[in-house]
Amino acid sequence: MENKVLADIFYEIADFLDIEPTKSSKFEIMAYKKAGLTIETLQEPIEDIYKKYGKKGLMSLPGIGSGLADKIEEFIKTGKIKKYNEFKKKYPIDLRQLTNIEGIGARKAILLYKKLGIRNIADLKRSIEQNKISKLQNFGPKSQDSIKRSIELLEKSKGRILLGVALPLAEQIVEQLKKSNLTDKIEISGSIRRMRETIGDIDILAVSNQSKKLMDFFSELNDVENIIVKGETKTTVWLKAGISCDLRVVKNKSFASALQYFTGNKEHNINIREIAISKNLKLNEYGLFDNKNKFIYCSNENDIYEKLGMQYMPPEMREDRGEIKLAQSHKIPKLVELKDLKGDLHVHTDDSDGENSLEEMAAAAQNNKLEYIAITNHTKSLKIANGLDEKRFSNLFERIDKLNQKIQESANKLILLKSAEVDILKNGTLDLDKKTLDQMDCVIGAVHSYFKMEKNEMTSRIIKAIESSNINILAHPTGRLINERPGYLLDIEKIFEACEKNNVILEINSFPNRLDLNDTNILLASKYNVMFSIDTDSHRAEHLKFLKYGTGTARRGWLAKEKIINSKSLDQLKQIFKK
Ligand code: DGT
Ligand code: CA
Ligand code: CA
Repeated sequence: MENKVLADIFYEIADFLDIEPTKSSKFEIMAYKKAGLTIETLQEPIEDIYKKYGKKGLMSLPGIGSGLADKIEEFIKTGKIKKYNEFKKKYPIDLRQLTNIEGIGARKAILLYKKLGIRNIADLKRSIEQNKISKLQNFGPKSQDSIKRSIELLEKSKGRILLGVALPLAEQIVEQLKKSNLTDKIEISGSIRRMRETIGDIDILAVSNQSKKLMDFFSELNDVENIIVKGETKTTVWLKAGISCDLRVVKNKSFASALQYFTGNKEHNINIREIAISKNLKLNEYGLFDNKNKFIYCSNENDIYEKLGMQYMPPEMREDRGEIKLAQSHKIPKLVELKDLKGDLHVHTDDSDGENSLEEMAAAAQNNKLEYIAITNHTKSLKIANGLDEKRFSNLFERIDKLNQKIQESANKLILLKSAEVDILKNGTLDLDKKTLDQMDCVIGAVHSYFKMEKNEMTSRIIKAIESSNINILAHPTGRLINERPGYLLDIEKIFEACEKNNVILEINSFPNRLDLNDTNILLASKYNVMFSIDTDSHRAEHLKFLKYGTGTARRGWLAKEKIINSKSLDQLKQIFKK
């Protein structure tokens, strides 16, 4: 039994309970959601826990009490949950699928079922085509449009997984292949090497003189669910994680050109190949050749690009967005690197919705060799994230002062900055009084509510916060969640313009499902004289590692270190924040 199957049932029960609030309490809904999350993120099958430790074992899991443990037991023993089946009988709809669409909650899904008989996305699409949603009470044309956009996004993203999932997986596979001692060289290529935000499949390139053995080893890895094609130069497998993985083996002398070729992207390659032709050369995955088809040895990618009369381009730039012209005129910037980052200006603790304490986050930051982190908890209007009011902030600041002192006495370099991720309210004002904001080292502002505003209204709302002179950083400026919801409607260039005028820094949020600003918006923002901050938005100690995804995104937006404020020392930073 898959944990995910049971978790989904729990989530769906929570949704059903939400439809009939009289029969249940808010508490029960929360309990099912929390249990769903616990089950979904378990590191072993819940069935095994039950087999080993019985009901007691289930109850030792976070958020699972006796009642919920009974439900899990019922499911393991009978394969179903009576309560769930009763709901399904009453509402025979695919609630999980429908509520996946931004703008459709459980109640609206039921409404759609009662009024138009909509049971799933296919039904919903038909009704949109027939313009039926726009005529429904509680929906209207605007809502029909936004539902249509969300469905398109959902379908477009099908099958692509987050870089934050694919990269660790690819690294782990490469690690195992290296340990086999069957490879002489091995690299991740494709969209992962370019740090694209979502990944269609994993591409690995290797040199091996025992390629048959290597392919056997690869296709027998524990991560593999089944083999799609198996050959001595290319093997494709389907991974249990729900993505396929290509392993290609090439000759040592072809490694550089193969790496260049399989890193892509395709459009970049086509352009490069044409430039080769214009120089009477031929470039393909096997190598670079002259007009008599004589092989020209290249020891690395740098060599190839140089022989074609251009500078080396970091993989993140290879998207055919003008980088080739830049390389031909030798103007490729020195891009920011992970090691340039000295701190993280967006970190939560369990004072709001983080999972670790102030002390734990500080310890984690030290382990990650950071020099400073800003403690940016949510503010009071964000009740579901346990946002802090002025009084709780004042208490938190005292604790930060004390901890800073303690850390200094221990001769460590880390400094904790007093900050907040202050909510930008519906009318553009900030969710904390001025006195509290003035006590902070820096303030980040963000939108967390009323996502559905008109474009102009949303733009003015955010600009008002930017002009308040009370925020330093605008967090996740577009609010999009990859594969989940599009950003709010926004005149983004007006935001960049306002940030330039008011010295407000744009965040590049590194959280794998955010990456906001994204690469294209960063390129757009670079037309303005603005700075960026690569932040993790950590809600747990391990999240501090996400900086690498934000860095990749910044590199895809061609940013140099000078443009990134958290590459600066704390003293320089304080000057910038003072303004
Ligand atoms: P993905 O997998 O959709 O996230 O994106 P990629 O870029 O990893 O694409 P993939 O896996 O289809 O192919 C890997 C690389 O191989 C791609 O970035 C460039 C190269 N490549 C694939 N097909 C072609 C092609 O038809 N022509 C050229 N020139 N290169 C190609
Ligand atoms: Ca790929
Ligand atoms: Ca591929």
